[in-house]
Amino acid sequence: MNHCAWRLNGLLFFALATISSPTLQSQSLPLVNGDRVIAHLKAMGEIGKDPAGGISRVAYSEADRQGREYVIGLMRAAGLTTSVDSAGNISGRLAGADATLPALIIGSHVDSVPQGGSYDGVVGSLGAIEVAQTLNEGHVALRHPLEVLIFQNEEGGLKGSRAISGEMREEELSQSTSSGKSVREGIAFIGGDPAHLADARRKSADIFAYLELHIQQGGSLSREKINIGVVEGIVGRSSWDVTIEGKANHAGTTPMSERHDALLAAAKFIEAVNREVTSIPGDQVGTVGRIQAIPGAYNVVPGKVILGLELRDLDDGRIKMVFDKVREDADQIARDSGTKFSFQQIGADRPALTDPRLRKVIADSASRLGLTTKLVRSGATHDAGSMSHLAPSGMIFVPSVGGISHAPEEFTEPQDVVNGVNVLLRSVLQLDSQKL
Ligand code: HGY
Ligand code: MN
Ligand code: MN
Repeated sequence: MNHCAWRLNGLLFFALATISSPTLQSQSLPLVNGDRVIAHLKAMGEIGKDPAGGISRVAYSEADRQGREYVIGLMRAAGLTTSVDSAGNISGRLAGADATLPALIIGSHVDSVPQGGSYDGVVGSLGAIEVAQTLNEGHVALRHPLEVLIFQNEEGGLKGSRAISGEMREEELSQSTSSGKSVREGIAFIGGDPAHLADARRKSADIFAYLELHIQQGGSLSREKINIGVVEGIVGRSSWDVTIEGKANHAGTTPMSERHDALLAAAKFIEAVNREVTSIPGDQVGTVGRIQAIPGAYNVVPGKVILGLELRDLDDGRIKMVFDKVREDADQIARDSGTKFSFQQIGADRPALTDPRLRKVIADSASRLGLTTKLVRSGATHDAGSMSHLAPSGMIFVPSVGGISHAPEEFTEPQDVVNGVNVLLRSVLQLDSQKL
């Protein structure tokens, strides 16, 4: 969409935006610069490009470091005062008219999954910076301090936002990550101080509200041609490393009846997970997304397998129920195959409901912009989930074409990106004038 169209869009936005609370009527509301945020999105899409396809800006990698450097530069150009906390989260602050008030925080993440897309986390991060820059350039002074937070290692289990909410456990620092570094090494690599992780913790009293713009990563908004998703709740997620120990042996001389094949046991386990998750009504999901067979040679019966299991649902109790069934199945497979199963919990993100007051602000902001809205649930986890344990939190979704995400084909129309950023801007202005 060319510049004059954004301006026309802007006039519409300006005209509509003055139909609002008294606090806002007197202010000439700025318009986000759509060209600028789309240009930043394109530039970010060049950082971490993977020759095998997609974007691999995995947390704590050199590409992640470059991406973080890029957004810190944008924050400074937007007039934000930047810093990195002990957990490695990037903060950009804009003073408010009343420094005694708690901060209104907006943000997301810029790390990606391996061979992921260009929009997951980035739309909300660059959108937050654009909102701050637009306010700063328009000399629109908020009452509350505005803080843009870009959380570290969202894809590896919400590490940055869970450090802020106080949920991250010391033992997680020893976990290995896709970058090859431990979480501890990774946090140091991106400029944090893992020996003082607790310093990153925030108090509820310091946060007025948290808002996150994000792509839906599901297909309902795109399919139903709805402009904006107002997120009702974010699923909880539990993840485990499952180790299956059998007996390595010669693939040629070991009769089939004498094998304790760890990979065959793993295959039966994976099928059992799918069967248990789909055997009860509801929207729960279960995935085995990674597997390692040891020693991994053609001519050796696998003696050991490590696989990654995750279960998600809006109801913690349902996650536990499915897990208990999966464990029973594992015990039966172990007995039948002479193997041994062990489970190590890697992550446990609680389900999180957004704040109804923020849902109303988002819905009002969108409809005053002439945009259609729908209340949706998030099957993806988000930093807003961690932040909702600290302060009233809300999420704004924009459509993902075909519902594709965590893949190179991930795509959101530029107009939808700019709509989302305008709704974020409008919601920030609306929230700032309210008492929660
Ligand atoms: O995996 C997720 O749900 C999110 O994209 N990190
Ligand atoms: Mn994300
Ligand atoms: Mn993601």
